[in-house]
Amino acid sequence: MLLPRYSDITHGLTQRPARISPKYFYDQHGSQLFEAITRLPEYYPTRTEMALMQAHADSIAHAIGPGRTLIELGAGNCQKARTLCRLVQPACFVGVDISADFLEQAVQGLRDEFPALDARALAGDMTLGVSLPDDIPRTGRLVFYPGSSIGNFDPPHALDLLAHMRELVDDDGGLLIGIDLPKDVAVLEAAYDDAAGVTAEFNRNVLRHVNRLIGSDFDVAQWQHRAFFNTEASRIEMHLEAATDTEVCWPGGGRRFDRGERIHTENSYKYPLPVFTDMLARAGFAQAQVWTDERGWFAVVHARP
Ligand code: AVI
Repeated sequence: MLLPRYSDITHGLTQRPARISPKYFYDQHGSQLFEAITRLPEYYPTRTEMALMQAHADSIAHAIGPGRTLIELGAGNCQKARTLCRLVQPACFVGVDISADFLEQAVQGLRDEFPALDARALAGDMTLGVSLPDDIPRTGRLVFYPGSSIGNFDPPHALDLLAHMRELVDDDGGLLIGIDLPKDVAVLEAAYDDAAGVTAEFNRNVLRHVNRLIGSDFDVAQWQHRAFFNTEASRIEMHLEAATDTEVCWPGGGRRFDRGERIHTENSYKYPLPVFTDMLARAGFAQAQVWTDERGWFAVVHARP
């Protein structure tokens, strides 16, 4: 049976509690808001990962080696790819992202900076599996998945995704991945509920995007941002909470939300390093070289079969 487009969204909205996949954060405006988040004083992951890559540039470059084919999943603005390209001079770059226009602009920026680089933009939902064009070399691939985005998947799905990354590379390939580690709850919660309200706007923007995709009539101003650390599950949770009783309609459906009812929009898991390296091993990446910052907040891992 052919399901109607975006039936995952309408299905999620009618669940109790309701949910929307975090992949719908990233329309053009959402991608810009995420970029603004990465510059916030409270949001340490991007800055910490960048500093790590700069501090350990030589040993990362030595571990990876030159002339690779870089495949970046969720490439976004390609800022980290730019840093990595300077370090390891790849022959080919493939950026994969759900936000097509945003990605194309970013990949063009890479072509401008590295004229010898064969840089491609591949628009698509990496959560559904990546299939690369036939002319992308099979040997010497390095999958690049920075920013701790793996934390946005529930552990079984994260394991599937790591296994898919293993399928994308031959035995001479590898994976360079960023992992956000558990830390003080106050630091974590501030990172997902910043004083300037940018993360709140990022969270609410998902409703605007959903309105466009399924024709719903969410009144965005009536939804409040909630973010907290769930210690038991070792994850930040983000939700949108109805400020008043409200009725939401879309073609072919709708539902009522009572005041205080929530839509779960995101999890961001914080894996202890041994838990994560075990997951990598189960996905087929038996060897891992790890770089961490002095506070032990973030890790960059080079994993190989
Ligand atoms: C993309 N991802 C790794 C971000 C995170 O930290 O989980 C998404 C994000 N959500 C709120 N702030 C940032």
